Amino acid sequence: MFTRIDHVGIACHNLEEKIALFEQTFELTVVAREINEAQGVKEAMLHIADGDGGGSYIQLLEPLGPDTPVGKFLAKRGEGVHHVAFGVTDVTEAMREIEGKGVRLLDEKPRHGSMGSSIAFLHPKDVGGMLTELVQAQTH
Ligand code: CMX
Ligand code: CO
Repeated sequence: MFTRIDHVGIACHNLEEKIALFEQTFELTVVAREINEAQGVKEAMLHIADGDGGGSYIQLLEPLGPDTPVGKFLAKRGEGVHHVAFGVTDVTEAMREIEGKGVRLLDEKPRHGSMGSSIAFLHPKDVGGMLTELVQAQTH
């Protein structure tokens, strides 16, 4: 079902500070920056490698406000790993298949993700405490 780890999402208070940290420590490069109002985040994607059907990245996330998924997470748990995103070939198909196994979807339909991708989230309580994202990369 999964083609790769697409990205690991990291919640942070200050995006610019964490970009500098990851660039300096791991020599990664920012390949995209976006504000996603619907997800309540300002984000940066740092490229790691290219894989089957898309690349793999670190996604740094700063909340647009306290009443957003990442804002609430920071208040409750502080900075750190927020979610893990897996690459899939067809996000709608993966959603149906996973839902059929009794895992709750947080999205009824795929939504807009980073770099033109289609994404959907799974409930962390049904995946061993890990907020899980499915990513179908944009096809060029
Ligand atoms: N990882 C693991 N568990 C998490 C979690 C996370 N990131 N966020 C919340 N939880 C846990 C909470 O600890 C809580 O557990 P307890 O009841 O044991 O305390 C439970 O899930 C419910 O959490 P909550 O704080 O009551 O609920 P929220 O209103 O914060 O909603 C969630 C949580 C996962 C449903 C919500 O954050 C969501 O819909 N997330 C999907 C969208 C998203 O995260 N977007 C930002 C990233 C965008 C991107 O990657 O592009
Ligand atoms: Co993500």
